[in-house]
Amino acid sequence: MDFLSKYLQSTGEKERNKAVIAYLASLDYISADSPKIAGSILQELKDQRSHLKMIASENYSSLAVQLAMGNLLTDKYAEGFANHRFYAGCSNVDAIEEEAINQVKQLFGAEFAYVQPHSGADANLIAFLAILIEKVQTPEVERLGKKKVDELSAEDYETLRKLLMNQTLLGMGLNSGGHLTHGYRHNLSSKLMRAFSYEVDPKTHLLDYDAIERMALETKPLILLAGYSAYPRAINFARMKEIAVKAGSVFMVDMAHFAGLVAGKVFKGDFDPIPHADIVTSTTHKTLRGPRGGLILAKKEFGDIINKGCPLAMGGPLPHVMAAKAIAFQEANKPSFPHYAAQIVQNAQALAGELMRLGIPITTGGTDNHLLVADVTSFGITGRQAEGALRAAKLTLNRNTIPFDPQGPWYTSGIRLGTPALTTLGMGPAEMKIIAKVIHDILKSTKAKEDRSRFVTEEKTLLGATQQVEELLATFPVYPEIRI
Ligand code: DSN
Repeated sequence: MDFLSKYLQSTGEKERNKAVIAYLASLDYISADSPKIAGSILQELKDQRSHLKMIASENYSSLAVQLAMGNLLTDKYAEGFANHRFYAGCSNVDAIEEEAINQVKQLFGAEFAYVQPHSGADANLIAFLAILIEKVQTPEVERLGKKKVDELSAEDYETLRKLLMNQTLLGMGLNSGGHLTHGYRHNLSSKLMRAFSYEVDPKTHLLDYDAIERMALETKPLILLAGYSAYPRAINFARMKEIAVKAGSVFMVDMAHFAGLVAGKVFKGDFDPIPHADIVTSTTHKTLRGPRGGLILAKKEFGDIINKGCPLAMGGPLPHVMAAKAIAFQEANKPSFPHYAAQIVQNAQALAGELMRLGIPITTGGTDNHLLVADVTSFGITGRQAEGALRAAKLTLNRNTIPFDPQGPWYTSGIRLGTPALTTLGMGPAEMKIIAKVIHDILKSTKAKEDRSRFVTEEKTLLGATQQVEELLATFPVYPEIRI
């Protein structure tokens, strides 16, 4: 590959973009070592450029975020936390971690921040362990807690394990749009604690806070958990906190999906989790538009134990990713970010409105956030078939269960659509209308074949749809500054 010299030849000195030079140079350099890997990176760029990215949990990070990860920081071990390390030579990682912490505390107005989790799942695991250790204080736990580590016998450990693991978690069910790490039966969260799920109302598909309260008072969870990956509505965190207080629970929020909407002040007051929750976890890459990674914000009392994320649940942090997080938080602290966040929601509402006008049912009858779940049952196809047909028309999104889905989580009856990435490209409600029509046309022209996976879409409609997608992406190109 020789992208850099082509770029330099085709641009005048003044119009050259340093980030693009770095990006192209790295691609050229990687390709000299591994043409296969460089080829796949290039292919991914081409793929993302030729498809509308509508996966609700994905976005386009800035080139600054991407480049911050491609350097020697990846070589450095820094177990511990800022200014408290188990390895020598960590002062630069300290500076990076401190900068990320300061930026994110400013962004969310949080008392304490921990920026090391490698993912949202890691962040949740650390939060669960921190709460268990901090809050399970029976006389037996206290007695054993006073012993030095080398005084604890195997029997002591077994006693502690039983005491800590006999606690209860109450989170939103997967069926209703909750996340795997919120107590799903095949996830560690349900092995670590006795997990119960609250579900949405069977008729409205909305959260029923009175029903959650009844369940919380019955199950008395140690942790009441709010958050979702496929619920299209704002959550009233003030009400959830009230329930947690009544049930004697620690109130935890996983805001992975909507962190950008909190940062951008779309979710305010009762709908902002930060002032209400004891611990808030998140990812950094969805609506927040940073690198892949996790994050924990908490009340000060949890700070000491969360800072022990390594060795509690992780090994060393990833300094290159913490550097990219710092840059993303700084970007989100800019005055333009609230406009972006507001536009994400306006776009999701425009998309939902148009799909409903075209006769496609949207669960809960709309959206307050960045995502919507469409029920494709009336087209006689499964979510899986819809996902495949739309991908053939160059729309990338994922199949998703609708509440109480008779098709189960593999085939599903729905598709989940998100607007964070399209909004980053600069698209607005007018484009959402065009996309809604493309989706409708494709679903209408798709017929199920003999099983729940296979399908056939009318050729002419497919051609028309892909042409429309191409036109949209020509007007709103993906990383247009990278001229490859
Ligand atoms: N996989 C993410 C999502 O798509 O919602 C959550 O972990």
